[in-house]
Amino acid sequence: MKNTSVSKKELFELYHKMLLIRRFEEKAGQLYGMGHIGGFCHLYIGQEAVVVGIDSIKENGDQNITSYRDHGHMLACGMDPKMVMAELTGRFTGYSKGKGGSMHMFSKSEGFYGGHGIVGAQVPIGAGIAFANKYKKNKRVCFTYFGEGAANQGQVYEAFNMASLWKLPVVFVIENNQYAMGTSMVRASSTEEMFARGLAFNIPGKAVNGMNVLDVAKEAARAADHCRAGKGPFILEMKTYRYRGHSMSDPAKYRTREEVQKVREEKDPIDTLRSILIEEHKVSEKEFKETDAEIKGIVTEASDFALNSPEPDIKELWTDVYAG
Ligand SMILES: Cc1ncc(C[n+]2csc(CCOP(=O)(O)OP(=O)(O)O)c2C)c(N)n1
Ligand SMILES: [Mg+2]
Repeated sequence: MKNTSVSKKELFELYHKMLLIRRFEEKAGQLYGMGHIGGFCHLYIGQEAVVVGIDSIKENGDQNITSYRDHGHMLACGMDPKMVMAELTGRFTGYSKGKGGSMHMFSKSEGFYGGHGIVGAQVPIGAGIAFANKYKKNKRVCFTYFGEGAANQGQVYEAFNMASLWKLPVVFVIENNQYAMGTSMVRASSTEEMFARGLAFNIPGKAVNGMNVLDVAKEAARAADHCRAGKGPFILEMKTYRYRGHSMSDPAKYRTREEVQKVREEKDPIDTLRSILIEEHKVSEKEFKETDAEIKGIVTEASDFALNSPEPDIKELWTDVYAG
């Protein structure tokens, strides 16, 4: 989907994916509250347009890698919601046999390289994947996502330097949701212009309205073209917002309810696309209801599959420990 003139069918696919992520995350939040999910769990609600827009312009074989806020990235690239939910609930049928949980899932076949709990750690790994792409001359691009908080980590700049020096095909996607745990960006960053963070390394960057899936797709396509043309990395700062707490345990004292409510009412990425579908393509209430029902079915099926799956056997403690 590279054109600005996007068909109704393509728009509906974007809508479907964003809504799937939202409903999946809501269900994950519920299952967490009921004690079916343990440990860390970071929901992606509010940020759906970023990963769905980028995924829509990806070419076969392109990779993506991200932080612990990763469920949306997995669903967007085509991983099976049943296996993702099974992993969240610690079941043997999950992507990591129930031993990885929310932050540690991978799918080589879908080009998803995790799921990383150490803030910023995925950035040099993403540059490394891009290095392999260049070495193999395969024209693939690695989309490397990280938060605006992670953008203050030292290893990010080591990766920027090498990526630019060797003209690696990597799009660095900074998901600027304005908060790093309980710290707002303005309190933690010397500059608010995240897209300009690569200037010292000669990496061009652009700020994008990350709440509008079409803007995201358009700019992501340009950035990917830049990489595929052999011009090296590109930075996209996606201006977005997370509605839920940082993780499931978040006192939420660092911002007001009104602030969150205002974004939900005025900028919600799903509502924005819904309005476009109604205004430009005359999509009816019936069509939206059918989509809602279809997605509800997928999410219910995923949670039933997960909860009816066995936990890993105790002997699994000794498998998958070393790669060799
Ligand atoms: C090296 C390291 N330091 C600190 C933490 C604790 N920590 C987890 S998430 C986080 C905030 C990161 O915020 P941001 O990069 O903006 O991503 P977001 O959670 O907003 O998606 C911190 C400090 C960690 N996991 N790893
Ligand atoms: Mg953040």
